[in-house]
Amino acid sequence: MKFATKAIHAGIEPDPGTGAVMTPIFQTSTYAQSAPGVHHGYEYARTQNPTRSALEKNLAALENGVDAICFSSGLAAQDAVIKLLKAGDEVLAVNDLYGGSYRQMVRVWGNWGLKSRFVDMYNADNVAKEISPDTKLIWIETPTNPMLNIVDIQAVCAIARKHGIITCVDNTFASPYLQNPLDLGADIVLHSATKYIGGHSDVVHGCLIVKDAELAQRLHFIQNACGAVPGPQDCFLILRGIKTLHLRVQRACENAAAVAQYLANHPKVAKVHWPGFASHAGHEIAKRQMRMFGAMVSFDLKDNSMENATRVMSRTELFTLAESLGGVESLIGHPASMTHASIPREERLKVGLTDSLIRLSIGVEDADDLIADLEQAIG
Ligand code: P1T
Repeated sequence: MKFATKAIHAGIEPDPGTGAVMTPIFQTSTYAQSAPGVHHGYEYARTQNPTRSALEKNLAALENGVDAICFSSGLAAQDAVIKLLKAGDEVLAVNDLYGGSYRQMVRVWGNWGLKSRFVDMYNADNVAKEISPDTKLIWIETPTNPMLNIVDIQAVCAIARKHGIITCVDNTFASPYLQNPLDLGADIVLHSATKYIGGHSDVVHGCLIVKDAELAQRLHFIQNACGAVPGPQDCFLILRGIKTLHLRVQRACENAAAVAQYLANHPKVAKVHWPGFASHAGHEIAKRQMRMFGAMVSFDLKDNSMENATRVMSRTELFTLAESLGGVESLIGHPASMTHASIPREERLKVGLTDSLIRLSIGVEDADDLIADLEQAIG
């Protein structure tokens, strides 16, 4: 089955009890048993819920995995992956990533004996040099948030496999429509489904997808034992969002290409970060591992004072100034004070995340209107 067909049909069957075509919201915490242990496969809703099961089957199909494990947020999904490790183990993570991912590794798991190091992965050979005997997990995010750098998933996962190290790819910025890391050798794919997968900025949700049944069992154990599960209403909203995932992402990518080109030609813009440009350092890798170049764009103005960046971010009318991304509506954000404030400034500057960097999440509106809005805001 091809992607668009899977988005609509994988894991979705009419409800056997009623014939309901759309997966019902099973708003129940528990299930009747006719005798102890005699039931329909569902005992207690932290462990299993039919709405969540349908979503997990669908997500597994979208990422070409064998199973998916759903969580109450993207960061809860990350938390479950790190619980595969033990004190003294090390995570080698890409040095440009969502601020909340960094914060959890350093400020929460650091207290429990996890070591995390953030390294340049844009040249895969550098990863081989950075691996230590304690490295047990390699954490890739690509394209990265917010600099839109590209990591060669296949090359890094091949190095990890040689050393027996688990790889997890945060595929949030690409979405499963653009990129499928399991096919490129990754062990685990993570999504903040809050973003493109949900697609409507109305639900917080996370998921992991794996291709190994035993790893799936370990993660389902953590899901049930630790309990950061999503409710059935949230799973329903994610299932509903997925039905148009391919259409939304395709349109958003086309819009992003037009906006990125417009910004690159603007006399007041210094630098535009978007992997679709032939001049982008990761362009050839992106062409190989992604279907399109994504709908996230970040840029610096020539007058890169905070006053000027603030002026632009406050003046947009269609682009809403807000955290998050991947919804149908376009958003504008300021990583240094919003999504990446928890990363120390010196670390941010090392990867080019300036105090005045502006990040855009391009939605599915008309590209001409988005460009006109930026035109009046940049002035
Ligand atoms: O917000 P949550 O569903 O917990 O997902 C966290 C997360 C994980 N990975 C990536 C790449 C992310 O971008 C995020 C969340 N990011 C934002 C809220 C943001 O505006 O960048």
